[in-house]
Amino acid sequence: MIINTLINNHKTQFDKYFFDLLKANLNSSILSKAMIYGSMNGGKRIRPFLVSQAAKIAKAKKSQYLRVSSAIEIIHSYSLIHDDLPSMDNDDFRRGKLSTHKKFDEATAILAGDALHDFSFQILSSRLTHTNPERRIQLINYLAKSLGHLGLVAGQSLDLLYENKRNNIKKIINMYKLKTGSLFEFSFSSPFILTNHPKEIIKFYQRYGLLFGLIFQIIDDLIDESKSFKLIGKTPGKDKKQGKNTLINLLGKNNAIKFCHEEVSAFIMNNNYFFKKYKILNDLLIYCLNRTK
Ligand code: GRG
Repeated sequence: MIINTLINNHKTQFDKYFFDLLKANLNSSILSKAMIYGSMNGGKRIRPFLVSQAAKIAKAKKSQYLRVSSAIEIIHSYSLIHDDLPSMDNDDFRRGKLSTHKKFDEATAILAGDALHDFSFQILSSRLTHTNPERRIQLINYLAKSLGHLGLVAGQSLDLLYENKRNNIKKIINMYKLKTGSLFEFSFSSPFILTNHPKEIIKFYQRYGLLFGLIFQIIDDLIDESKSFKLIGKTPGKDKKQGKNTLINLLGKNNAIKFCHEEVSAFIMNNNYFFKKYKILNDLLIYCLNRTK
């Protein structure tokens, strides 16, 4: 089955599980409504999909990895709500609908993002995620590191600081790895933590997830520049207007694509053992290189 079909099938199943989890834990307050609005508004659920694919290899339990997927998607939703705020990327639309601060108001959107962030850790820390507290602490510690001053937030900070400044490839790649790669790294390696795999195995899947996230972000920039509102669901071409430091702006479209292909080929060559054993690892990277939304 082609990856796009797998992603769509997974999304239907995941959305049901995810909505039930949100409904069971949230209430009828405006804050809860904004939290649900910002997380149930039509994302691709690519990170939970990657968790499910890694979980197949790791042989993780569905009841456990679905909670990890949910924690990740809750964080992703928080990051998008905050990313759309006027002081960040300032977009009135997300996934073709009003962004959370436009649907509600700015203060509610900030608080909904904050509360989602906390809710994610509430999900992970529950016994339902893993009966062994050591595994839970390991996941919580790793997710916290992936998000804060060493991860997502650090990347977002650099993204804003780099606006309208000339930068080199190395710095942009580092910023992409932080703002987008960190969460992909966590997504792909967390099932191996759930199942207590050896460190070297976890390390490989961390590097795989990080590479996936880097390529995902570069292709995202390309999509932002070349596609319509209808397809991307937010204001297109904003990176250029806001003076964003993207790899596309620095290298040009063709060289940026060439860079992605070279990175993927080198990674596959250097990790042949895993790619020979699990064909899906190859298929997922090819999907990432060729995706159009
Ligand atoms: C603490 C203020 C504060 C902010 C949190 C905003 C932020 C830090 C980080 C944002 C980082 C960010 C928005 C990265 C972009 C990642 C990305 C490529 C998003 C699009 O992901 P998709 O395509 O989206 O998976 P869907 O809509 O399908 O879920």
